[in-house]
Amino acid sequence: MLRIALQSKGRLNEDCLALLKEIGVNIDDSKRKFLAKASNFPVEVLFLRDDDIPQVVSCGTASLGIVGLNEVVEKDCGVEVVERLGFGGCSISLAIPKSEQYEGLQWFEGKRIATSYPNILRGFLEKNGIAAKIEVITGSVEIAPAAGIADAIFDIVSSGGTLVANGLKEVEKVFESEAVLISSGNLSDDDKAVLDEILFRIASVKVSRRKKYLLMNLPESAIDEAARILPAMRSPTMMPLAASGWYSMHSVVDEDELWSKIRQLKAIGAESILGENVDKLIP
Ligand code: PRT
Ligand code: ZN
Repeated sequence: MLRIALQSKGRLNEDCLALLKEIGVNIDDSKRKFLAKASNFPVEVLFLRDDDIPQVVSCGTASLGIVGLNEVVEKDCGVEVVERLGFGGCSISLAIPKSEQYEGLQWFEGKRIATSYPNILRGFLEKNGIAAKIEVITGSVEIAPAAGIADAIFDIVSSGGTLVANGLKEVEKVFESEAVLISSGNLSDDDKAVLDEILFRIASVKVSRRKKYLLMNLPESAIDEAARILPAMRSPTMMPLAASGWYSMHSVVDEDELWSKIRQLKAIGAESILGENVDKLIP
């Protein structure tokens, strides 16, 4: 049974459970247990605070974990990032009072910076030859400048609303984070096989997120041109309609190209175009 550590509550919890559901792993978390077994897959979930996940994976208590890349880099405990998951996106940034003039990193020389990410900050300051004092604060870092505890902060920024509400402005994005799947890098053969299956399923979910399934009616004369516009994976499906001279075409398109393709298909006589989300796509 492969054990995977997830955040018990907080920002990543729901997206993690939604991802497991999308890849067909059913976890009953309704009882809010510390450890929950999947009903249909050889996996059990250990629910923890996100801060503890890198270490629990590194020491092998869980074989896998899902956590923000920011926590993985901060804890630096030798886990392997196996896959970026595309949710929980945020920047880890330096921010200063909005009234301050900012002309570059030299602004931070000799200043006090409040953060919950001292290791990442220390590395960044050292790399850039800036000597600043790091004030470690857990929680509500954004109030530190107004409270007189620090001159600046180094914290997670998503919409930027928290900075604005606290009279701060983002001046340096130090790195971009997102939720990642991590592993101890030391899995048993059984766990490796389960991980391979999980990665295969995640890949198909990721591909399907960017795709739309398109159905439309086409005059027979437009079939060749329509197949050129929408080549699909091998070729589009064409099925004759009951009305002679007309076909139903089924195909898959990248979401980014959806509207330009629809415009081209309309121009060659396509009618009744229907677009649907793709749930799974296995190439
Ligand atoms: O209880 P536990 O220790 O498990 O959770 P936590 O409170 O330490 O973390 P949590 O649930 O807040 O965040 C978990 C992970 O989500 C983080 O480690 C990031 O990888 C990711 N994430 C994505 C974020 C945000 N977006 C985010 N906006 N984590 C925190 N925030 C905070 C940010 O610090 C700011 O104070 O939300 C606030 C609002 O951000 P704005 O810019 O949208 O206003
Ligand atoms: Zn935490």
